[in-house]
Amino acid sequence: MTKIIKIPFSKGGLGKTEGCELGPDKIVSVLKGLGLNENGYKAQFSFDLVDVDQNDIELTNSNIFSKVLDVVVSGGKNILLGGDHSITYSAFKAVAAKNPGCGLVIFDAHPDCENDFNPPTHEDFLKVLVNEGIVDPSRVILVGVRSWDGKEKEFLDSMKIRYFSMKQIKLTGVSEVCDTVTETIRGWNSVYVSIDIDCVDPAHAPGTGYCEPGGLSSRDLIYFLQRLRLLRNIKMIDLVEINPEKDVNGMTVVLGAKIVNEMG
Ligand SMILES: [Mn+2]
Repeated sequence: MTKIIKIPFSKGGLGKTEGCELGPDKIVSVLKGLGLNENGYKAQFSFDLVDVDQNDIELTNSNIFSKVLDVVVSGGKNILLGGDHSITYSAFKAVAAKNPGCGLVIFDAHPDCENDFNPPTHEDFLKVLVNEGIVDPSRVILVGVRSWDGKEKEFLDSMKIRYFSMKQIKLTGVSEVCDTVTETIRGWNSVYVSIDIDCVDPAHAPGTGYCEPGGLSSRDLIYFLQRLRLLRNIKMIDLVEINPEKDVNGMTVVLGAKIVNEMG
């Protein structure tokens, strides 16, 4: 049984993520209608919800922290459904509180190291996690990066944060990059996997705030995740930034539901 925790918060995205609060319910309603996953079995899910207050990010962050902490203490397989990417800040903090030295693998078109706002927005959660010493930068891997600015690249380089840009992924090949990532994280005690749907090309996943051309195909991402789910040290997975209001034919929501079904 995999527990799905819905976190329908969309006010951590500087006004650009309104609509993401609709993601969790839409994804769950599609998920309930799905059949067997590609592994050939019917994944079983239970559902839980974090109380969010769209007008109070501090309160929402503290609710995310305590719910995720409870869930981590109870163990089992858990998937968090956002919401915008700011939710990863408190969720990771809770997982790391119980799993010191927890690593972080992020699928994202952007490094999310823009500013140093506190509480962090969806554009800076990674920078704040690093600056506050909550995550060790040598235990962060970014996959799918293709849109960044100078100060973000400087931050990644100065912190020696590993990243696989889309250019590198194309040159090296998805399966080879996946080999490198799995070989690296296999040695970590615990891992948190964060999936920003904008890692996927907007041709496959248009329902998100920032459409960045030249991304992973939906199959590339599913391939990656099907391999990662075999690792026993993955403590938490989140899926964020799916915006049903910006979707086309519901295809991004359906992709989100498929991702959850494959990880279940
Ligand atoms: Mn992001």
